[in-house]
Amino acid sequence: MRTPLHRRRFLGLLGTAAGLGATGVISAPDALAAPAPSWRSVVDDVRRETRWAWRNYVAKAFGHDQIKPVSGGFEEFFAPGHPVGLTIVEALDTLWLMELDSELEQGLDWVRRNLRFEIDAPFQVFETNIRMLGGLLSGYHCTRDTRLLELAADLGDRLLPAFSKSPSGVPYRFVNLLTGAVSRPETNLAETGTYITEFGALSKWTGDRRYVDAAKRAFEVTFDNRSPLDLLPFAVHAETGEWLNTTATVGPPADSYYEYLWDGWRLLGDRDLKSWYDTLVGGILAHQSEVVDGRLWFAQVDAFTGEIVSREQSELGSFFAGLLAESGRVREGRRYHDSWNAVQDRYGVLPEGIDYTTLAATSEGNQLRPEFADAAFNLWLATRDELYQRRAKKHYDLMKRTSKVRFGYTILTDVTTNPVVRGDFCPGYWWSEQLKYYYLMFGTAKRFDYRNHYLSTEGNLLKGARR
Ligand code: IFL
Repeated sequence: MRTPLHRRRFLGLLGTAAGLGATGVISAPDALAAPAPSWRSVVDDVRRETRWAWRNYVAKAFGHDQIKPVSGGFEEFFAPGHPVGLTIVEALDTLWLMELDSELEQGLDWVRRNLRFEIDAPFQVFETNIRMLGGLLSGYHCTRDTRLLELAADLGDRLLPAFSKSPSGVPYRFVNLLTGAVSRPETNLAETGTYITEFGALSKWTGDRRYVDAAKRAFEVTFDNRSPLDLLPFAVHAETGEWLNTTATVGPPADSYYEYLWDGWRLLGDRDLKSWYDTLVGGILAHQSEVVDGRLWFAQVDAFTGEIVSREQSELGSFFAGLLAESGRVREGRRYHDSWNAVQDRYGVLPEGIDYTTLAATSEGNQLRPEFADAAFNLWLATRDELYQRRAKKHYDLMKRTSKVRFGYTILTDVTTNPVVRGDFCPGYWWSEQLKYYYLMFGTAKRFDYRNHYLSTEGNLLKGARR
Protein backbone atom coordinates (compact mmCIF):
# COMPACT_ATOMS: atom_id res chain seq x y z
CA MET A 1 0.00 0.00 0.00
CA ARG A 2 1.12 3.52 -0.67
CA THR A 3 1.71 5.72 2.38
CA PRO A 4 -0.70 8.53 3.33
CA LEU A 5 1.98 10.99 2.23
CA HIS A 6 2.01 9.30 -1.10
CA ARG A 7 -1.77 9.41 -1.40
CA ARG A 8 -1.86 13.06 -0.48
CA ARG A 9 0.75 14.02 -2.98
CA PHE A 10 0.38 11.40 -5.68
CA LEU A 11 -1.54 12.38 -8.76
CA GLY A 12 -1.33 10.10 -11.76
CA LEU A 13 0.63 11.66 -14.58
CA LEU A 14 -2.15 11.83 -17.10
CA GLY A 15 -4.64 13.10 -14.53
CA THR A 16 -2.61 16.16 -13.58
CA ALA A 17 -0.94 17.42 -16.68
CA ALA A 18 -3.82 19.57 -17.82
CA GLY A 19 -4.04 21.36 -14.49
CA LEU A 20 -0.42 22.36 -14.34
CA GLY A 21 0.27 24.00 -17.64
CA ALA A 22 2.78 22.96 -20.23
CA THR A 23 5.90 23.63 -18.20
CA GLY A 24 4.62 22.57 -14.79
CA VAL A 25 4.52 24.62 -11.61
CA ILE A 26 8.08 25.74 -11.18
CA SER A 27 8.63 28.00 -14.11
CA ALA A 28 8.81 31.17 -12.00
CA PRO A 29 12.62 31.24 -11.59
CA ASP A 30 12.98 30.82 -15.34
CA ALA A 31 10.46 33.53 -16.07
CA LEU A 32 12.31 35.88 -13.75
CA ALA A 33 15.69 35.10 -15.26
CA ALA A 34 17.68 37.92 -16.79
CA PRO A 35 17.21 38.56 -20.52
CA ALA A 36 19.09 36.16 -22.74
CA PRO A 37 22.77 37.03 -23.02
CA SER A 38 24.42 37.12 -26.39
CA TRP A 39 24.75 33.42 -27.15
CA ARG A 40 27.63 34.15 -29.51
CA SER A 41 29.77 35.32 -26.62
CA VAL A 42 28.86 32.18 -24.65
CA VAL A 43 29.81 29.89 -27.49
CA ASP A 44 33.15 31.68 -27.87
CA ASP A 45 33.72 31.32 -24.16
CA VAL A 46 32.98 27.57 -24.25
CA ARG A 47 35.48 27.16 -27.07
CA ARG A 48 38.12 29.17 -25.17
CA GLU A 49 37.63 27.10 -22.02
CA THR A 50 37.93 23.88 -24.02
CA ARG A 51 41.19 25.01 -25.60
CA TRP A 52 42.57 26.16 -22.23
CA ALA A 53 41.66 22.84 -20.55
CA TRP A 54 43.11 20.86 -23.47
CA ARG A 55 46.43 22.73 -23.25
CA ASN A 56 46.62 21.93 -19.55
CA TYR A 57 45.87 18.28 -20.24
CA VAL A 58 48.62 18.20 -22.87
CA ALA A 59 51.07 19.87 -20.52
CA LYS A 60 50.34 17.73 -17.48
CA ALA A 61 48.79 14.43 -18.47
CA PHE A 62 49.06 13.85 -22.23
CA GLY A 63 48.35 10.23 -23.13
CA HIS A 64 47.05 9.36 -19.68
CA ASP A 65 43.39 8.66 -19.22
CA GLN A 66 42.39 11.55 -16.95
CA ILE A 67 44.03 14.68 -15.62
CA LYS A 68 43.96 15.56 -11.93
CA PRO A 69 43.41 19.26 -12.48
CA VAL A 70 44.11 20.48 -8.95
CA SER A 71 47.47 18.79 -8.43
CA GLY A 72 48.47 18.56 -12.09
CA GLY A 73 48.75 14.76 -11.86
CA PHE A 74 46.95 12.05 -13.78
CA GLU A 75 45.29 8.67 -13.38
CA GLU A 76 44.19 5.79 -15.56
CA PHE A 77 40.55 4.82 -15.87
CA PHE A 78 40.36 1.23 -17.08
CA ALA A 79 43.40 -0.55 -15.69
CA PRO A 80 46.23 0.75 -13.51
CA GLY A 81 49.45 1.11 -15.49
CA HIS A 82 47.64 0.82 -18.84
CA PRO A 83 46.78 4.25 -20.23
CA VAL A 84 44.68 4.35 -23.39
CA GLY A 85 44.52 8.13 -23.84
CA LEU A 86 40.88 8.17 -22.76
CA THR A 87 40.67 11.97 -22.59
CA ILE A 88 42.09 12.28 -26.11
CA VAL A 89 39.68 9.76 -27.57
CA GLU A 90 36.71 11.36 -25.78
CA ALA A 91 37.72 14.82 -27.01
CA LEU A 92 38.27 14.07 -30.71
CA ASP A 93 34.84 14.94 -32.09
CA THR A 94 34.42 17.85 -29.66
CA LEU A 95 37.65 19.42 -30.93
CA TRP A 96 36.55 18.79 -34.51
CA LEU A 97 33.12 20.35 -34.01
CA MET A 98 34.71 23.39 -32.37
CA GLU A 99 37.17 23.71 -35.24
CA LEU A 100 40.08 23.42 -32.81
CA ASP A 101 42.00 21.77 -35.60
CA SER A 102 45.57 22.02 -34.35
CA GLU A 103 44.50 20.54 -30.98
CA LEU A 104 42.63 17.82 -32.87
CA GLU A 105 45.74 17.03 -34.93
CA GLN A 106 47.78 16.77 -31.72
CA GLY A 107 45.29 14.21 -30.39
CA LEU A 108 45.12 12.26 -33.64
CA ASP A 109 48.89 12.11 -33.78
CA TRP A 110 49.00 10.58 -30.27
CA VAL A 111 46.37 8.01 -31.23
CA ARG A 112 48.15 7.01 -34.45
CA ARG A 113 51.49 6.61 -32.72
CA ASN A 114 50.49 5.11 -29.38
CA LEU A 115 47.07 3.54 -29.12
CA ARG A 116 47.09 -0.30 -29.07
CA PHE A 117 44.71 -2.71 -27.42
CA GLU A 118 46.92 -5.76 -26.80
CA ILE A 119 46.47 -5.19 -23.07
CA ASP A 120 46.56 -8.09 -20.62
CA ALA A 121 43.97 -6.68 -18.20
CA PRO A 122 40.21 -6.92 -17.70
CA PHE A 123 38.38 -3.94 -19.19
CA GLN A 124 34.80 -3.02 -18.32
CA VAL A 125 32.86 -3.77 -21.49
CA PHE A 126 30.23 -1.04 -21.09
CA GLU A 127 32.69 1.76 -20.34
CA THR A 128 35.09 0.61 -23.05
CA ASN A 129 32.25 0.67 -25.52
CA ILE A 130 30.68 4.04 -24.75
CA ARG A 131 33.97 5.87 -24.18
CA MET A 132 36.68 4.25 -26.29
CA LEU A 133 34.82 2.53 -29.10
CA GLY A 134 32.34 5.40 -29.35
CA GLY A 135 35.16 7.97 -29.27
CA LEU A 136 37.10 6.24 -32.04
CA LEU A 137 33.99 5.87 -34.17
CA SER A 138 32.93 9.48 -33.76
CA GLY A 139 36.51 10.55 -34.47
CA TYR A 140 36.36 8.51 -37.65
CA HIS A 141 32.95 9.89 -38.58
CA CYS A 142 34.25 13.45 -38.25
CA THR A 143 37.75 13.13 -39.70
CA ARG A 144 37.53 10.06 -41.98
CA ASP A 145 40.92 9.02 -40.60
CA THR A 146 40.89 5.29 -41.41
CA ARG A 147 43.33 4.45 -38.62
CA LEU A 148 40.53 5.32 -36.18
CA LEU A 149 38.20 2.82 -37.84
CA GLU A 150 40.91 0.14 -37.82
CA LEU A 151 41.41 0.68 -34.11
CA ALA A 152 37.64 0.63 -33.53
CA ALA A 153 37.28 -2.69 -35.36
CA ASP A 154 40.18 -4.16 -33.41
CA LEU A 155 38.60 -3.02 -30.15
CA GLY A 156 35.16 -4.28 -31.20
CA ASP A 157 36.67 -7.72 -31.86
CA ARG A 158 38.25 -7.72 -28.41
CA LEU A 159 34.89 -6.87 -26.78
CA LEU A 160 32.89 -9.52 -28.65
CA PRO A 161 33.88 -12.49 -26.39
CA ALA A 162 31.90 -10.82 -23.60
CA PHE A 163 28.81 -11.57 -25.72
CA SER A 164 29.79 -14.75 -27.57
CA LYS A 165 31.00 -16.56 -24.44
CA SER A 166 27.78 -15.85 -22.56
CA PRO A 167 25.29 -18.74 -22.79
CA SER A 168 22.37 -16.28 -22.80
CA GLY A 169 23.88 -13.59 -25.02
CA VAL A 170 23.76 -11.04 -22.18
CA PRO A 171 27.37 -9.76 -21.97
CA TYR A 172 29.75 -10.36 -19.08
CA ARG A 173 30.84 -7.13 -17.40
CA PHE A 174 34.56 -7.55 -18.02
CA VAL A 175 36.75 -8.96 -20.76
CA ASN A 176 40.53 -9.24 -20.88
CA LEU A 177 41.48 -7.36 -24.04
CA LEU A 178 44.45 -9.62 -24.76
CA THR A 179 43.19 -13.09 -23.83
CA GLY A 180 39.42 -12.70 -24.25
CA ALA A 181 38.87 -14.13 -20.74
CA VAL A 182 35.50 -12.97 -19.41
CA SER A 183 34.46 -12.25 -15.82
CA ARG A 184 31.73 -10.77 -13.61
CA PRO A 185 28.46 -12.27 -14.88
CA GLU A 186 26.37 -10.35 -12.34
CA THR A 187 25.42 -7.35 -14.41
CA ASN A 188 22.73 -4.74 -14.92
CA LEU A 189 20.55 -3.21 -17.61
CA ALA A 190 22.87 -0.38 -18.66
CA GLU A 191 25.78 -2.79 -19.03
CA THR A 192 23.52 -5.16 -20.96
CA GLY A 193 21.93 -2.75 -23.39
CA THR A 194 24.25 0.15 -24.21
CA TYR A 195 25.94 -1.15 -27.36
CA ILE A 196 23.53 -1.02 -30.27
CA THR A 197 24.58 2.33 -31.73
CA GLU A 198 28.37 1.94 -31.45
CA PHE A 199 28.14 -1.69 -32.59
CA GLY A 200 25.62 -0.71 -35.26
CA ALA A 201 27.91 2.00 -36.65
CA LEU A 202 30.85 -0.41 -36.55
CA SER A 203 28.85 -3.04 -38.43
CA LYS A 204 27.79 -0.51 -41.01
CA TRP A 205 31.26 0.89 -41.57
CA THR A 206 33.04 -2.48 -41.64
CA GLY A 207 30.30 -4.54 -43.32
CA ASP A 208 30.51 -7.07 -40.45
CA ARG A 209 27.17 -7.83 -38.79
CA ARG A 210 28.56 -9.66 -35.75
CA TYR A 211 28.65 -6.51 -33.64
CA VAL A 212 25.10 -5.28 -34.20
CA ASP A 213 23.65 -8.80 -33.93
CA ALA A 214 25.35 -9.33 -30.55
CA ALA A 215 24.04 -6.00 -29.24
CA LYS A 216 20.48 -6.71 -30.34
CA ARG A 217 20.45 -10.22 -28.89
CA ALA A 218 21.32 -8.82 -25.44
CA PHE A 219 18.32 -6.48 -25.66
CA GLU A 220 16.02 -9.26 -26.79
CA VAL A 221 16.80 -11.54 -23.84
CA THR A 222 16.02 -8.87 -21.27
CA PHE A 223 12.99 -7.47 -23.07
CA ASP A 224 11.46 -10.94 -23.36
CA ASN A 225 11.79 -11.34 -19.59
CA ARG A 226 9.85 -8.14 -18.81
CA SER A 227 7.33 -8.20 -16.00
CA PRO A 228 3.57 -8.30 -16.63
CA LEU A 229 3.64 -4.52 -15.91
CA ASP A 230 6.10 -4.05 -18.81
CA LEU A 231 8.86 -3.12 -16.38
CA LEU A 232 12.41 -4.44 -16.10
CA PRO A 233 14.33 -5.04 -12.86
CA PHE A 234 17.80 -3.56 -13.15
CA ALA A 235 20.02 -6.52 -12.07
CA VAL A 236 20.52 -9.52 -14.35
CA HIS A 237 22.78 -12.57 -14.55
CA ALA A 238 24.65 -12.76 -17.85
CA GLU A 239 24.89 -16.55 -17.99
CA THR A 240 21.21 -17.29 -17.36
CA GLY A 241 19.55 -14.04 -18.44
CA GLU A 242 17.53 -14.25 -15.19
CA TRP A 243 16.77 -11.28 -12.97
CA LEU A 244 18.80 -10.84 -9.80
CA ASN A 245 16.38 -8.39 -8.17
CA THR A 246 12.94 -6.89 -8.71
CA THR A 247 13.59 -3.13 -8.63
CA ALA A 248 12.88 -1.03 -11.72
CA THR A 249 14.49 2.41 -12.11
CA VAL A 250 15.12 4.89 -14.91
CA GLY A 251 18.35 5.94 -13.18
CA PRO A 252 21.60 4.00 -12.97
CA PRO A 253 22.27 1.19 -13.47
CA ALA A 254 19.43 1.04 -16.00
CA ASP A 255 19.29 4.51 -17.67
CA SER A 256 21.04 4.11 -21.02
CA TYR A 257 19.33 0.76 -21.71
CA TYR A 258 16.15 2.74 -22.45
CA GLU A 259 18.09 5.45 -24.26
CA TYR A 260 19.64 2.89 -26.62
CA LEU A 261 16.33 1.28 -27.57
CA TRP A 262 15.22 4.65 -28.86
CA ASP A 263 18.64 5.48 -30.29
CA GLY A 264 18.89 2.15 -32.09
CA TRP A 265 15.64 2.94 -33.84
CA ARG A 266 16.79 6.45 -34.60
CA LEU A 267 20.23 5.59 -35.92
CA LEU A 268 19.61 2.18 -37.47
CA GLY A 269 15.88 2.26 -38.21
CA ASP A 270 15.29 -1.04 -36.41
CA ARG A 271 11.53 -1.22 -35.76
CA ASP A 272 11.82 -3.92 -33.08
CA LEU A 273 13.82 -1.53 -30.96
CA LYS A 274 11.19 1.20 -31.30
CA SER A 275 8.42 -1.16 -30.36
CA TRP A 276 10.38 -2.41 -27.31
CA TYR A 277 11.07 1.19 -26.32
CA ASP A 278 7.39 2.13 -26.62
CA THR A 279 6.32 -0.85 -24.53
CA LEU A 280 8.82 -0.24 -21.75
CA VAL A 281 8.42 3.53 -21.59
CA GLY A 282 4.66 2.97 -21.52
CA GLY A 283 5.25 0.78 -18.45
CA ILE A 284 7.48 3.39 -16.83
CA LEU A 285 4.98 6.22 -17.36
CA ALA A 286 2.13 4.10 -16.08
CA HIS A 287 3.82 2.65 -13.00
CA GLN A 288 6.82 4.76 -12.04
CA SER A 289 5.72 8.37 -12.53
CA GLU A 290 4.77 10.25 -9.41
CA VAL A 291 3.88 13.90 -8.94
CA VAL A 292 5.02 15.37 -5.63
CA ASP A 293 4.30 19.00 -4.82
CA GLY A 294 3.50 19.56 -8.49
CA ARG A 295 6.74 18.06 -9.74
CA LEU A 296 7.06 14.98 -11.89
CA TRP A 297 9.51 12.26 -10.75
CA PHE A 298 10.12 8.61 -11.51
CA ALA A 299 10.06 6.35 -8.47
CA GLN A 300 11.96 3.10 -8.08
CA VAL A 301 9.27 0.43 -7.97
CA ASP A 302 8.94 -3.32 -7.70
CA ALA A 303 8.71 -4.42 -11.33
CA PHE A 304 6.16 -7.13 -10.55
CA THR A 305 3.82 -5.39 -8.08
CA GLY A 306 4.34 -1.70 -8.92
CA GLU A 307 4.91 -0.88 -5.22
CA ILE A 308 7.24 2.07 -4.70
CA VAL A 309 10.47 0.92 -3.07
CA SER A 310 12.41 4.22 -3.12
CA ARG A 311 11.88 7.88 -3.84
CA GLU A 312 15.54 8.56 -4.16
CA GLN A 313 16.49 9.98 -7.56
CA SER A 314 19.95 9.98 -9.07
CA GLU A 315 21.12 13.07 -10.95
CA LEU A 316 21.93 10.71 -13.81
CA GLY A 317 18.18 10.12 -14.18
CA SER A 318 17.73 13.70 -15.42
CA PHE A 319 18.81 12.56 -18.90
CA PHE A 320 15.35 10.94 -19.13
CA ALA A 321 13.75 14.38 -19.60
CA GLY A 322 15.62 14.74 -22.90
CA LEU A 323 14.91 11.19 -23.97
CA LEU A 324 11.19 11.67 -23.42
CA ALA A 325 11.26 14.85 -25.49
CA GLU A 326 13.29 13.26 -28.28
CA SER A 327 10.90 10.36 -28.51
CA GLY A 328 7.85 12.59 -28.90
CA ARG A 329 6.77 12.93 -25.26
CA VAL A 330 7.70 16.60 -25.06
CA ARG A 331 5.17 17.48 -22.36
CA GLU A 332 6.46 14.85 -19.94
CA GLY A 333 10.05 15.70 -20.83
CA ARG A 334 9.44 19.38 -20.05
CA ARG A 335 7.85 18.58 -16.75
CA TYR A 336 10.64 16.28 -15.64
CA HIS A 337 13.25 18.87 -16.60
CA ASP A 338 11.29 21.45 -14.60
CA SER A 339 11.67 19.17 -11.58
CA TRP A 340 15.43 18.98 -11.98
CA ASN A 341 15.59 22.69 -12.62
CA ALA A 342 14.06 23.20 -9.17
CA VAL A 343 16.99 21.22 -7.77
CA GLN A 344 19.44 23.37 -9.73
CA ASP A 345 17.70 26.47 -8.34
CA ARG A 346 18.03 25.14 -4.81
CA TYR A 347 21.63 23.92 -4.84
CA GLY A 348 23.35 25.49 -7.80
CA VAL A 349 25.31 22.45 -8.92
CA LEU A 350 23.10 19.36 -8.72
CA PRO A 351 23.97 16.80 -6.05
CA GLU A 352 24.44 13.23 -7.23
CA GLY A 353 21.29 12.05 -5.47
CA ILE A 354 18.17 13.53 -3.91
CA ASP A 355 15.07 12.42 -2.05
CA TYR A 356 12.40 13.89 -4.28
CA THR A 357 9.82 14.27 -1.53
CA THR A 358 11.99 16.95 0.13
CA LEU A 359 14.71 17.66 -2.47
CA ALA A 360 17.22 16.85 0.31
CA ALA A 361 20.58 15.64 -0.99
CA THR A 362 21.19 11.93 -0.40
CA SER A 363 24.59 11.98 -2.12
CA GLU A 364 26.35 15.32 -1.81
CA GLY A 365 29.03 15.24 -4.50
CA ASN A 366 28.87 15.97 -8.24
CA GLN A 367 31.11 14.04 -10.59
CA LEU A 368 31.11 16.88 -13.14
CA ARG A 369 27.92 15.46 -14.54
CA PRO A 370 26.49 16.26 -17.99
CA GLU A 371 22.93 14.89 -17.76
CA PHE A 372 21.06 18.11 -16.97
CA ALA A 373 22.79 19.89 -19.88
CA ASP A 374 22.24 16.86 -22.11
CA ALA A 375 18.50 16.96 -21.40
CA ALA A 376 18.40 20.74 -21.89
CA PHE A 377 20.08 20.28 -25.26
CA ASN A 378 17.61 17.61 -26.37
CA LEU A 379 14.65 19.65 -25.15
CA TRP A 380 16.00 22.67 -26.97
CA LEU A 381 16.39 20.64 -30.16
CA ALA A 382 12.81 19.38 -29.80
CA THR A 383 11.22 22.74 -28.95
CA ARG A 384 13.76 25.49 -29.80
CA ASP A 385 12.55 27.11 -26.60
CA GLU A 386 15.18 29.53 -25.26
CA LEU A 387 14.24 28.45 -21.76
CA TYR A 388 16.55 25.47 -22.16
CA GLN A 389 19.44 27.61 -23.33
CA ARG A 390 19.01 29.72 -20.22
CA ARG A 391 19.00 26.66 -18.00
CA ALA A 392 22.09 25.28 -19.72
CA LYS A 393 23.82 28.67 -19.47
CA LYS A 394 23.21 28.64 -15.74
CA HIS A 395 24.60 25.10 -15.58
CA TYR A 396 27.68 26.28 -17.47
CA ASP A 397 28.18 29.36 -15.27
CA LEU A 398 27.83 27.28 -12.11
CA MET A 399 30.33 24.76 -13.43
CA LYS A 400 32.82 27.54 -14.18
CA ARG A 401 32.31 29.09 -10.78
CA THR A 402 32.69 25.89 -8.77
CA SER A 403 34.76 23.39 -10.78
CA LYS A 404 37.39 25.50 -12.53
CA VAL A 405 40.79 25.03 -10.90
CA ARG A 406 44.43 25.59 -11.77
CA PHE A 407 44.79 22.99 -14.52
CA GLY A 408 41.24 22.40 -15.70
CA TYR A 409 37.85 21.39 -14.32
CA THR A 410 37.32 19.06 -11.40
CA ILE A 411 34.63 17.01 -9.72
CA LEU A 412 33.04 18.23 -6.48
CA THR A 413 32.76 16.08 -3.37
CA ASP A 414 30.16 18.26 -1.64
CA VAL A 415 27.87 20.76 -3.34
CA THR A 416 25.77 21.40 -0.24
CA THR A 417 28.43 23.48 1.55
CA ASN A 418 29.45 27.06 0.90
CA PRO A 419 32.02 27.05 -0.57
CA VAL A 420 31.65 23.68 -2.26
CA VAL A 421 34.27 21.00 -1.57
CA ARG A 422 36.40 20.00 -4.55
CA GLY A 423 37.95 16.70 -5.51
CA ASP A 424 40.85 16.32 -7.93
CA PHE A 425 39.98 14.67 -11.18
CA CYS A 426 38.29 15.41 -14.47
CA PRO A 427 36.28 12.52 -15.92
CA GLY A 428 36.73 11.62 -19.57
CA TYR A 429 33.07 12.23 -20.41
CA TRP A 430 33.44 15.92 -19.60
CA TRP A 431 35.43 16.26 -22.84
CA SER A 432 32.80 14.49 -24.87
CA GLU A 433 29.60 15.72 -23.32
CA GLN A 434 28.73 19.03 -21.69
CA LEU A 435 31.34 21.07 -23.55
CA LYS A 436 29.82 19.81 -26.76
CA TYR A 437 26.21 20.32 -25.67
CA TYR A 438 26.91 23.91 -24.61
CA TYR A 439 28.83 24.63 -27.78
CA LEU A 440 26.13 23.26 -30.06
CA MET A 441 23.17 24.85 -28.33
CA PHE A 442 24.53 28.38 -27.90
CA GLY A 443 25.54 28.82 -31.49
CA THR A 444 25.24 27.51 -34.98
CA ALA A 445 28.11 25.12 -35.43
CA LYS A 446 29.13 24.91 -39.08
CA ARG A 447 30.19 21.30 -38.79
CA PHE A 448 27.01 19.98 -37.17
CA ASP A 449 23.83 19.00 -38.96
CA TYR A 450 21.14 20.30 -36.63
CA ARG A 451 18.40 18.46 -38.49
CA ASN A 452 19.89 15.02 -38.93
CA HIS A 453 22.39 13.81 -36.39
CA TYR A 454 22.96 11.27 -33.69
CA LEU A 455 24.88 11.72 -30.42
CA SER A 456 25.47 8.62 -28.28
CA THR A 457 24.94 8.36 -24.52
CA GLU A 458 28.54 9.57 -24.17
CA GLY A 459 27.86 12.48 -26.54
CA ASN A 460 29.78 10.86 -29.39
CA LEU A 461 28.71 12.08 -32.82
CA LEU A 462 27.96 9.02 -34.97
CA LYS A 463 25.82 10.85 -37.53
CA GLY A 464 25.56 14.48 -38.57
CA ALA A 465 29.15 15.63 -39.21
CA ARG A 466 29.15 18.26 -41.97
CA ARG A 467 32.46 18.22 -43.72
O1 IFL B 1 29.70 8.08 -19.15
C1 IFL B 1 28.73 9.07 -18.99
C2 IFL B 1 27.54 8.80 -19.85
O2 IFL B 1 26.76 9.95 -20.01
C3 IFL B 1 26.66 7.74 -19.33
N1 IFL B 1 26.62 7.54 -17.99
C4 IFL B 1 27.39 8.24 -17.01
C5 IFL B 1 28.43 9.21 -17.51
C6 IFL B 1 28.12 10.63 -17.18
O3 IFL B 1 27.55 10.87 -15.97
O4 IFL B 1 25.93 7.12 -20.08
